[in-house]
Amino acid sequence: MRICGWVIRRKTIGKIVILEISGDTSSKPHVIALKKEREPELFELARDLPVGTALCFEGELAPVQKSRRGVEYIAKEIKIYSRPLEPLPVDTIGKVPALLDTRIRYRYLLLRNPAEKAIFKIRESILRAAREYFIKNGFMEIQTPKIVAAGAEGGATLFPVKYFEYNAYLSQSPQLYKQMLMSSVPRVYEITPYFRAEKFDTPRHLNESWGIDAEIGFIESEEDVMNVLENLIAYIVDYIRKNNVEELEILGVELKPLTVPFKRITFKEAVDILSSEGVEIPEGEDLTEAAEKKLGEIMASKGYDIFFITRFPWEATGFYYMRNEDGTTRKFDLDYKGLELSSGGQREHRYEKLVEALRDKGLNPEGFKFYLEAFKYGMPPHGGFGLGVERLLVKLLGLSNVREAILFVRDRNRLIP
Ligand code: AMO
Repeated sequence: MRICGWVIRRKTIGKIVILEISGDTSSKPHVIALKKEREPELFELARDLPVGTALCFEGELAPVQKSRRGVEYIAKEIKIYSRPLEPLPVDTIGKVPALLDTRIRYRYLLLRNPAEKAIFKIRESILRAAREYFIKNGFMEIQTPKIVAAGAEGGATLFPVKYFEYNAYLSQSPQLYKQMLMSSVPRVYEITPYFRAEKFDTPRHLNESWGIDAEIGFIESEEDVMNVLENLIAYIVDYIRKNNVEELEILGVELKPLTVPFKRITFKEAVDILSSEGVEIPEGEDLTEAAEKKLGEIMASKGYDIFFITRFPWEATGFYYMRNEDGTTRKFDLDYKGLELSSGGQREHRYEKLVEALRDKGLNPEGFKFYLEAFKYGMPPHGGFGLGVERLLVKLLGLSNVREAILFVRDRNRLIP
């Protein structure tokens, strides 16, 4: 068996050199012990091999597994491919913890550390599980443009792009396009970046983040959408529990299965719960981050880590959510331990009402003509959601910052690496 990777630790105990190698066949390191008496040449070679060396070895699984840290092999041959030019700027076994800033700067190198790699193996599982769930449930995967002429999530967070002689933007969300497709394909999903020019520097915001977006046609109400979302998340959790046993162990995370349906409370109930704890939300305003956190704590104390907040007030939503008679909308949020993971809802599919909604939000329907057109030819009632990948990963693994959950960070202060 040929195994390749990088030396992350070298230890000499008398006449034995132990190498720990981070490779790609398992999250745990590969461990080879080289004995002076058994393999004198390899022992000599390994004795002064610096941490960071890229190598491959021919070997087989050791019949007796003594190492608690990794999988042990007996090596027959070692081939060195590249030695580091200088000592590594970070500790790739994670004994010396790095500051978040350093972790972000040297993420490409720190992925040799089993714990850092485990986070991203689980991120990969989230996306794999989502695809699997959507395929099983008859959704079609779509890709929509990331250079757009109009945004759906408010003008303040659009990144302008010069597009030949036109003014364009980076896409904040596939919102408009996934809705347009409801006029022909009633179940779609997209795994997509969101570009948002949010200026704040918080543990929950990135300027380039990733979302799992879905849109479903012929629905009766937003309940149908919530149903897909809660089942998707429960499916993702089950998938990780099944497929990432090693990674969860490395991270020391005990991931519990989620039971559907998730708890639902209305926005008004949320406001009342907060008010009874002395947190007042002015009428027509959205929950602040602090209020959301507080609500998360109160709900967790009642046994609900994850819950929906439904029927948001019209003033606190995008133009595309359907309005109820009472001034509320069919928009919901999904919160997990005080953090919003997802927003969604039933949309306005009636042409006239949609034009009215754009005007009510102070937007010019002319700028949305291409989108509005799709509502003229038999648009069914529909709804969908956007689920934040980094935020989901943060909550599942108990991380503290979305910057820990994306390989290369784009935020207010980072455009490299
Ligand atoms: P929303 O704006 O709530 O809804 O975005 C959906 C989810 O995406 C994640 N998210 C972010 N994560 C990190 N940094 C950001 N700057 C960021 N912005 C969003 C959050 C959020 O809940 N079009 C609607 C969805 C829909 O109705 O289908 C939308 O974009 O987890």
